[in-house]
Amino acid sequence: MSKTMPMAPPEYLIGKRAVVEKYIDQFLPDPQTYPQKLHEAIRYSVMAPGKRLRPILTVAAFESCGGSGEEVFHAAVAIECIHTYSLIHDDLPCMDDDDLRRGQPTLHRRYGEAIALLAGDALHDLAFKLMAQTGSPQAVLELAEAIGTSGMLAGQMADMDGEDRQLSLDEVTFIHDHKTGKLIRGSVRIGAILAKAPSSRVEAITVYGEKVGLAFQIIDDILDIEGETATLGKPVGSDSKNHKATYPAVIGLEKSRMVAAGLIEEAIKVIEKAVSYPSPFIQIARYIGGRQH
Ligand code: GRG
Repeated sequence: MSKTMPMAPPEYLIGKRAVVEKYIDQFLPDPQTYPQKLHEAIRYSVMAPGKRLRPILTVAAFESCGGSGEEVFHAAVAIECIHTYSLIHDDLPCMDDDDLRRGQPTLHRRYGEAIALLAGDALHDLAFKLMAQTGSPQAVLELAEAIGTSGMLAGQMADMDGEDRQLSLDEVTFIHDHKTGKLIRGSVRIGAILAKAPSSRVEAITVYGEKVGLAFQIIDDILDIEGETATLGKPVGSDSKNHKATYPAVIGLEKSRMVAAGLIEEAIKVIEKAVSYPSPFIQIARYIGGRQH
């Protein structure tokens, strides 16, 4: 199988990204308000050009389950805040010590380590405030479970524990499912829960989230080897520099591509059966499958 083909973001992603970014701007603290420097730092990281895949997945799940109203954007921005907090903290010298993120110097390189730490903390707090404003305790719980010690943090810890030793495929899959997959899974679940979808539909959407979440991270592993820094907006080769467990390191590049492509097709099959308007989910899955950054 050849390298994945470049793919422009589909219509749905372009449209929703603009809407999500309008709400991000609205919900982030005002940079004119004290402490201005911290508020500027928060904006520097969140407003940088991210793909906004997780918040868009939340909106897609909400709309595909018949949801309407603005509360979903509180949830969507909350999820982008959590995602950005995880990027800021992951880039810190005590973690990956990276210099470039979203095509610009990492937050600690631009504002210093102490402010980067506080900005990450502030985004975590803001996320829970926004999620609480949806009026759904279940959504708040979902977010906490997605990112806590049985979610994203478990993945980060397992990733750190696995440095410098050869991991099995099961161990790498655990890391990917938790570090990356749990927030993606939580993003779609929260959208469906806010739309008050029946549990059978929430479960199908969950399976979709798990499959695209794992595919997303496998493709990230591949891009870390084959991608270009200018396109990725972050350095290539950082996984091997940081001795990270990756799919290509365990099963090779070619097989990793096949597994990722298989997961994308499975996710599409699941979602086609589960919702009457699967197009946004299909567009997002195909975009993830063909992404170059
Ligand atoms: C809380 C320290 C801490 C870590 C948690 C999620 C995570 C673990 C760390 C973030 C860094 C990382 C490499 C995560 C893997 C998921 C991933 C590929 C993130 C990048 O997501 P994109 O490509 O980024 O969606 P943009 O910039 O487009 O939003």
